[in-house]
Amino acid sequence: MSSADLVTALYFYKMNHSGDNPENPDRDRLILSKGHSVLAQYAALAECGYFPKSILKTTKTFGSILQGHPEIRTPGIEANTGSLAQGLSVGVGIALGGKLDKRDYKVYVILGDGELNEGQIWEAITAASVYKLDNLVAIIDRNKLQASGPIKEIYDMGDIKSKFDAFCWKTFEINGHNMKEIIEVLDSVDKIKGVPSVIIAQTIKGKGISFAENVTGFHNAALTAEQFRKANLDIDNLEL
Ligand SMILES: Cc1ncc(C[n+]2csc(CCOP(=O)(O)OP(=O)(O)O)c2C)c(N)n1
Repeated sequence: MSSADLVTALYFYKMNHSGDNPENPDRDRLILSKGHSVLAQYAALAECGYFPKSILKTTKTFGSILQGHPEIRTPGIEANTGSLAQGLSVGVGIALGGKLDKRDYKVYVILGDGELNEGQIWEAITAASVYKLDNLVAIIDRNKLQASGPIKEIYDMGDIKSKFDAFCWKTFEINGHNMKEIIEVLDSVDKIKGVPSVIIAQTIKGKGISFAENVTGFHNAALTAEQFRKANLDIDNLEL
């Protein structure tokens, strides 16, 4: 839920892509490094025609192409992720490949703020600036919680923006649930040359479901039938 608006803006506004031609070498790529949020991506990919909406119901069942974390056998998925920290490195590789092949696609990588704790992330951040990957955009889903509690109590890295500044990235900060802000910042990063960009998006875990917002327990929880009914009511009443 915290990434849903970001994913929506990417697939339905910003990215050059098509469900009819998922292998187009010039397509923009989205890598969901926080792969556990893949349900948001599956919903968007189905809506864009990468696979029939009817198979969404098979998600996380044996034999389905829609598993609990992204896998490249699923049309529209660019990288296997879920082991946190690896997605940005894959993004660096694909962005560097784009430069070498003289293609002008962009690579977007969505990261969790807890995920930034991982050392591999900082290797990728360094590599992206060394190779001047202005075709790479990291988007941080800054929901301030991770799997087992608040970031502040578990491993607080402090000011994320100043860290990316120090690694020579162009930094942006937005409200990750304000569609106007999301769209404007995605257009702004197109103008950045010579350095990678990062968008720090302030978000709310469980956004849109009143009883789940900012509740760690809903990081990975199946809703009861009653909670599901209430969640749908909340979503129907969301102000867009
Ligand atoms: C390498 C690795 N270690 C641990 C996990 C287990 N894990 C899954 S989600 C998660 C929390 C991630 O927090 P954050 O990046 O903030 O994601 P969000 O809160 O946005 O879901 C953890 C530790 C994992 N998937 N990969």
